[in-house]
Amino acid sequence: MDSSKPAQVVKGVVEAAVEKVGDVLTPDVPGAPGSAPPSLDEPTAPHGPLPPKDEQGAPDTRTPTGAETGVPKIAKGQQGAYLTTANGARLRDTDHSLKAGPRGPVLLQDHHLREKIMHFDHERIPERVVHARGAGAHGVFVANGAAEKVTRAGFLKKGRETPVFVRFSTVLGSRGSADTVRDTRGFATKFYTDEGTFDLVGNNMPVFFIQDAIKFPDIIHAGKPHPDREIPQAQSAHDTFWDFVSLHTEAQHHTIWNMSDRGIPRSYRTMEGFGVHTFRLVDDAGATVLVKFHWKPKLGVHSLEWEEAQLINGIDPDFHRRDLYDAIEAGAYPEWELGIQVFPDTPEETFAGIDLLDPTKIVPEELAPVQPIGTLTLNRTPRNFFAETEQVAFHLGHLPPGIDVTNDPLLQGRLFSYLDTQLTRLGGPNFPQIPINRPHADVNDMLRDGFHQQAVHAGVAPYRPNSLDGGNPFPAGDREHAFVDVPVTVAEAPKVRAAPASFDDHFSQVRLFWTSMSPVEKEHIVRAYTFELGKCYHQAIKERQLQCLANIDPVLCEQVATGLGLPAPQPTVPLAEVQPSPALSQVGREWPADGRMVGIVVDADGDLDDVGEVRRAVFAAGMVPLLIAAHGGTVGGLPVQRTFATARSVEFDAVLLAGAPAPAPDALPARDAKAGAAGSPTVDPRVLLLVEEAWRHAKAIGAWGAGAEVLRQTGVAGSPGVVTGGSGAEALESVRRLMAAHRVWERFPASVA
Ligand code: HDE
Repeated sequence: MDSSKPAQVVKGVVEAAVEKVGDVLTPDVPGAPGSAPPSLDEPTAPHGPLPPKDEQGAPDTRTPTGAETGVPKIAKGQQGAYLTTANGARLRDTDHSLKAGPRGPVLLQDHHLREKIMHFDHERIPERVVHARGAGAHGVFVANGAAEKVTRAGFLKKGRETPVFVRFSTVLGSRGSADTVRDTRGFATKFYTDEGTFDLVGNNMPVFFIQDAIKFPDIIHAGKPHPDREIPQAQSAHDTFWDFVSLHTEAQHHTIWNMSDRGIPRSYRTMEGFGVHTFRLVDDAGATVLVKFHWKPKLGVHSLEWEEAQLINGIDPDFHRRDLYDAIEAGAYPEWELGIQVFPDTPEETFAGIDLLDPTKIVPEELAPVQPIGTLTLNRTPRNFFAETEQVAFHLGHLPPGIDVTNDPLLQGRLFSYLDTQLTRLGGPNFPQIPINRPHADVNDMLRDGFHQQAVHAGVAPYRPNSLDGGNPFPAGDREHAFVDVPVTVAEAPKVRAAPASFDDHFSQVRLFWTSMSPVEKEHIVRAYTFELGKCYHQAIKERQLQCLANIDPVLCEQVATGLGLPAPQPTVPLAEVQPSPALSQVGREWPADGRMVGIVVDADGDLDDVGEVRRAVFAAGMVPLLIAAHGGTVGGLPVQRTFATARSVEFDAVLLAGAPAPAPDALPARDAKAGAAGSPTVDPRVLLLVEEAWRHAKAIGAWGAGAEVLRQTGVAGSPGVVTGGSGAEALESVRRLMAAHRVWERFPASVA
C-alpha cells in the first residue's frame, strides 16, 4: 500500500467503519474525538497518518526566522506508515523490552526502551505561574480601516486580514483546574502582522487589582491556595485573598467585578475583553492619541448562575474549553469586534478627570464611546494542545510600528515579566522560534545560539557595525516602517517609590460599578460577597471587608453583613456622587443564540413525530440539539446523545420536553421519593430534577404534547419563561425567543432594588 497517499486510505478506513457500525451512529453533534470513526477491529494494513479533523488549524508553516516555507499547513508532525525511533529507524516491536530471555532482566542495550522512557519522563513543562488553565484557538482579524486616522499600524488598514491565535484562561487555578470557577479570565491575542507580531494580552475585566507591578507577587500569593495545605484550588473564597484585598483597598474595584456575574462567564464566546492599560497610537506624521482596547462579543455578555457554575465544576470541568471547540466545530464561529476608546494625548494623561495611567479606573463608554476598528473570528481549533496552546508565549512588548506603551506602572512591570517567565517555562531564550510563536515577518535579530536553537544562521558577524557580513542587518528608518518609540517628554522629578495622588481614590468607581447594575445583578453581587466571606475563618477579615463595602454602598454592606451575621459599619469616606454607566450592565438586551445547547427530552414509548423536525430546526437556528432518553443508541431512528444517567441540566441553555418518560429501569424511585419528589410522580425522577434545575437557573423551558405533564409534576407550569406549544415547532420558537435575552430573570423577584 502507498503510504504517501493517506487520503485514499483514510476514505477506505472510514467507509469500512461506517459499514460496520451503521451510519446512524456516526456522530452528528460536535465533540467526537479522532480523525475518522474507529473500526471495531484494530487496523493492521499500514497507511500514513490520518488527516486532521476539518475544524483543526495549525500554526503557519514558517521558518524559525519568519520566512514562508510553502509547505502546506496540513503537513503533519509525523509522517510515514511505520513506527520509528526519534531518528527514523523503523521498529518491529514497541510492546516488549529487550530482555535476556523472556523471563530475564532488561538489557541496558535497549535503546528504544531508553529513548521512549526518557522522552516520556520529560513531557511536562512548568505551568504558567498565573493563567495556567486555558484554551486557545486560531482565527482571523479583519480591519475596517477606522483606526487608519490614528495609527500607522499596517494591520489596521481597511480590509487587511491578519491571522491570529487567541488564548483564554482563568488566573488562579492550576493547569488541571475547573473552567467555571469565580475568577478573572485572560483574553490574550497574538496578531501575526507582516510588520511583526502584536500581542494584546488582556482580561475580561477592564481594571486590575493593583496599580503597580511590584504588588503582583503579593496579590497572586494572596489569591493562590494557602501555602501550608495548598487549598483551596482556583478560588478566591478564602482568608488570604480577602485579607489582602481588604487591606490593599485599590483592589476593591477589580474585586467587585470578580464578585459580579463577569466572574462566572457562560462561555469564552460571551465575554468582553479589555486591554486594561492605556496605550499610545502613533500615525505616519508622528501624531499620537491615547487609547483603551475593547473586545465586544457578537453574542453579548452572558454569565452562569453561581449554583450552576459550582455544579459544572464537578460535572464538566472542561465546560468552557468544550464550548469553544464545539462551537467552532459546529460552524458557530465566535466573533468579537475590536474597538478603541480614543483620548487626546495631553501632558496630564487624563480624560474627564480620570487618570489614564491608573489601571484600577475605567473611562465609562458614555463619556468615550468604543469605536469599532475590526472583527475577530475564531474558526480553527488547535491540532495539538501542547504545541499550540501550552507553548504560545505572549508579551506586551510585542508591538508593531504604530502602537506604543504608556507609563502605567503596571504595564511597565509587565514589559519585564512576560519575557522573563518564558525563560523558565519554555526552557531557554529561543521560545520565539517555537512554531506557534514564529512571526509572519522577516527576522534578522543578531540574537544567537542558546538552548533549542532552531535556526541555522549564516554569516560571521552577528554584531553592528560590521563589514564582514556586508553591514547586514541595517537599521530601518521611517520609510522602511521602523518601530517608533514615541519621544514622550518625561518631567523632571525626584527618584521616588511613590504613586500620584490621583491613584488614592479607591472607592468612587467601585460605587459607579455597583450603581450601574440592574437589581438581579446586584443580588448576585451580594450573594457572591456573602458566599466568599462566609468561607473565611477569621472574623477580623470579614469585618475589614465589610468596612470596604460600607465605603461602596450601604445596601450592599447591610445585605452582606446580614448574611454573615455581623453588624454593618458606617462608611469612613464620603460616598461618591456617581453617574451610572448603563454599558456596564449585561442584562436588558437581546442577542443571537448561536452555538447554544438545547436538551430535548424524549420518551421512547411516546409520540416522537415532531422530534426529528425540532432537532433539524435547532440545527438550522445555529444551535446544537442533544437528545436525552432513557437509554443510549437510537430512539425512533434518531441518535441519542445523553441518557437520563449522563445528562445534567447545567449542560443545556434551554430544555425542550417532547414527552413524559416513565422511570427507566436504572432510576432509583425510592431514593428520589424520600428526597421529597411531590405526589407520586410518574415521570423519571432525573427528568424532574433536570427541569427543576433548569427552572432554578432561570433557563427557558418548553414542552409540547405529553411533555406538558413534566411541567405539571415539577410545579413550574405557567411561570415566566416556561412555555407550552401546540407543536414542537411552536415550543421551539417560543424558547428561542426567550434565549435571546439569555435568562428569564423575571421568574424571580430580585431582593435588591
Ligand atoms: Fe499577566 N502574566 N501579569 N496580566 N497575564 C502572565 O506570563 C504579570 C496582568 C495576562 O494565555 C504571565 O506567559 C504581571 C494584567 C494574561 O499565555 C506573567 C502583572 C493583565 C496572561 C504575567 C500582570 C494580565 C498573563 C504568566 C502585573 C490584563 C496569560 C505566564 C503587572 C491586562 C497569557 C505568562 C497566556 C500571564 C505577569 C498583570 C493578563 C507571569 C507582573 C493587568 C491574559 O508573566
